[in-house]
Amino acid sequence: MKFLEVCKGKKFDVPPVWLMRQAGRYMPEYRELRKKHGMLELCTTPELAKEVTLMPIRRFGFDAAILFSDITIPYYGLGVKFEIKEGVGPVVEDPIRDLEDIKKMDDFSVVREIESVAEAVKLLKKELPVPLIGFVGAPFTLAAYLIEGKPSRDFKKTKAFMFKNPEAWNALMDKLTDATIKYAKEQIDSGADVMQVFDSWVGGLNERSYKEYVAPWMKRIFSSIKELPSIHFGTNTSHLLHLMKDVGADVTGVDWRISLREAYHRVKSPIQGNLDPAILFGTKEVIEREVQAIKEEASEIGAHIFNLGHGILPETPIESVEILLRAVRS
Ligand code: 1CP
Repeated sequence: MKFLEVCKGKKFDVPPVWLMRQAGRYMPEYRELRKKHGMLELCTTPELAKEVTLMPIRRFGFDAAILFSDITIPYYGLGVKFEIKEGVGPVVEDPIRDLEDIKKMDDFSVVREIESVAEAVKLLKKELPVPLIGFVGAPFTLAAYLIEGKPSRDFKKTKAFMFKNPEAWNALMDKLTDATIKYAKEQIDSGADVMQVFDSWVGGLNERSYKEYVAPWMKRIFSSIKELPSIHFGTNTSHLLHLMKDVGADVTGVDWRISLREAYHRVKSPIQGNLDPAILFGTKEVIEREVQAIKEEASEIGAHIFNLGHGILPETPIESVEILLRAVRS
């Protein structure tokens, strides 16, 4: 299928297209289901996770499905208590402060919630007409929620922890890397076709910090999931793209802050992206013009998967997604 071929470096005039967070709150059928079920309940009930994953495929016919889940799910396997707070995001009950707290965490095991994700993947594989993208959060981004205790914009506590306690940081990254690989394997063994690794917040680091505090663990992850194509995504990463490329994914996801041309120059391998999600609040003419601009840039570079530069925003009009799809495929 086209999507899988692009992951391996083949170029098409009309790129395959899917959108990050394509199953979610901008869809009325999702909001309807969410009235009856909590977010984490949706993620850990195989039938429901399957239904939500299928919603955008049925409505729009994207070229790939992404498993409906959340990057926090492996916390269950580590015995970390957390919730997803309405209008906030992941909130951790006892944020990590030191090495003792890390030692108190369980080693990752396949608990019921993890099994239910594997089961959702198996159910999906029986019904899906397109490839299924499994996903995991990268250790830095997972560590950020564990240390901050909640979403953050500057990651002050995370960086302080990293720079002050290198021994504890290494122990935490080891633990989260082990969990990430085992959790990815559950999805792979159940039939996922592609693995996307979200390091959403790593762009807050500079090159030296990325090399020292993140890259070694990312290499371990990508070398452990070689059995299927991988996509590596982060935001605000223009200055890190060449280093991210080196840790071993097949495709690099880029946000909208950099042109595809420049991003390609830095990675020289398949690229996913990168329409600004806010463009979907614009007029039909603006959406068409911006999609066309990305297609023109893509025509000058190697393999390309059309996507947004970050998740679709909850207030996005359904019609905008239809306009985007028609423009990409025309
Ligand atoms: O009530 C709700 O519906 C909660 C909103 C929500 C949703 C729909 C959350 C809480 N997670 C999700 C699903 C989700 N999470 C998906 C769905 C699959 C799809 O793409 O269709 C995916 C891929 C994720 C992954 C995820 N969760 C990331 C990485 C992707 C990204 O956007 O950068 C991150 C950083 C999270 C944490 C998280 N979970 C939820 C929220 C609101 C957040 C972000 C909080 C923050 O700003 O730090």
